[in-house]
Formats: sequence, structure tokens, C-alpha cells
Amino acid sequence: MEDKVKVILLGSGFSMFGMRARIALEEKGIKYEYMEQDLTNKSPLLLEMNPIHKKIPVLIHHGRPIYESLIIVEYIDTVWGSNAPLLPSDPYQRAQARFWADFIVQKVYHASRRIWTTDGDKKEVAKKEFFESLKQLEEVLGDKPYFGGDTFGFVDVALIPFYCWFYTYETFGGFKVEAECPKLISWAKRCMQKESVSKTVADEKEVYESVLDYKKKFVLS
Ligand code: GS8
Repeated sequence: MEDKVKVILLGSGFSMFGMRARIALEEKGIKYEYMEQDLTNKSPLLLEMNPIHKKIPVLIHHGRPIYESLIIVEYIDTVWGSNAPLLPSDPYQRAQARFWADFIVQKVYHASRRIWTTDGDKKEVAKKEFFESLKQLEEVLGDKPYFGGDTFGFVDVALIPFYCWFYTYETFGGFKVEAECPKLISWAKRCMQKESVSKTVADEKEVYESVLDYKKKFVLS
């Protein structure tokens, strides 16, 4: 592979994991080439660059691949560290930020997916778990403008891509996130004012349309 472009991101439209990497790159002001991947027909480049999981996002820096969204964000923060640091410098605060970023995958992501892929009792349990995890996050946020404190940080990058999926969760779940978690919505709107976020995250209606298409193509239970 030619090494003319030093930073390449393999991503896919509505993936919140891909959006995390894009936000981090934008925050740091890094020039990069974005290569959209068709996940139903994986490119030789994706298979070569991520032979283990064959998933996006993959960041390619000087021809070498880095995968897993949070690892990518941390890598970007380390390599381009001087610009808008995302992880705190204090070791305890860093550990806390990594914990909550992981919590978002373990709790928010898994529950949110079941809201639109399941029905009946399973869906009700998913809704309950989704709100439990969002409320825990609201407590962590407290009265701070961002999870990173006064500045946008690692946990903010990890969570904000989910915001453009809220409309989908709300439509399938028959609820409004704002009614239960108003602080979190204020936080999300604050993040949306950042250019790194607004130019990167997908349109909520397009996310919903893509989910409807996906459900038509693959019968989900
Ligand atoms: C998840 C990446 C992922 O699921 C991360 O990067 O944080 N833990 C990883 N990527 C999906 C697209 S988003 O739903 C993917 O590439 N799926 C392709 C497949 O499973 O074949």
C-alpha cells in the first residue's frame, strides 16, 4: 500500500465506533483520508488491515493498522498529544475515564441494540437497562459541562456518537430520552456545538432509515 497519505480511516456510515475515531481526528485537527467500507462486501484492504475481527474502524498510520475504537482514540490522543488532550494526565482520572468509556460499550451499546432488534419482554428489559446506564452516566457527568470536566474529553468522544441513534431507540422503544435524562440531552446538545462533532456524526433520520433497511434485509428476532 502506498504511504503517500499518512493517516487513513476505514469507517462505515452510521457506525458509532467509526464516528468516535473521526471525532478524535477532527479534535486534533489531523488531516486524514476517510475510506467508507461496505460491511456486506468487505474490501481486501479491510481484510488485510484487520484480519482478526474484520471490523471497522481501522486507523492506518504510516501503513500500520490500529483497531478497536477506544484504542484508536487513545492512540490518536497519544501520538498527537499536545493538541486538545482527551485523556486526563492524572493516572486515577485516566483510569476512571477508561472505565466509563468501556461501560458505554458494555451497558449502553448492548442494551440500546436490543431496543431495536428484539420485542416483548426482551425489549422491555433492554429499555430498563438502557435507562439505568444513562442515569448512571448522568450522575458521573454531574454539573460539569463535559465528562472531561471543563473540556471535551475521552468519555465525551466515546458517548456522543450514540446521540444520533437516540431517535431510532426512541422510535422503536416508544420513549423520549429527554423526559428521563434531561441533563444528558443538554450535554449532547453542548457537544453538538463543537465542529468536530457536528461535522462527523450522522443525521438521526438517516440512521433510522438505515436501521429500517437493515431490518428488512436481515430478519432480526
Ligand atoms: C466494535 C466495532 C464494530 O462492531 C470497536 O471498534 O469499538 N469493539 C469494536 N464494528 C462493526 C460496525 S459498527 O456496528 C463492524 O465492522 N461490523 C462488521 C462485522 O461484524 O462483520
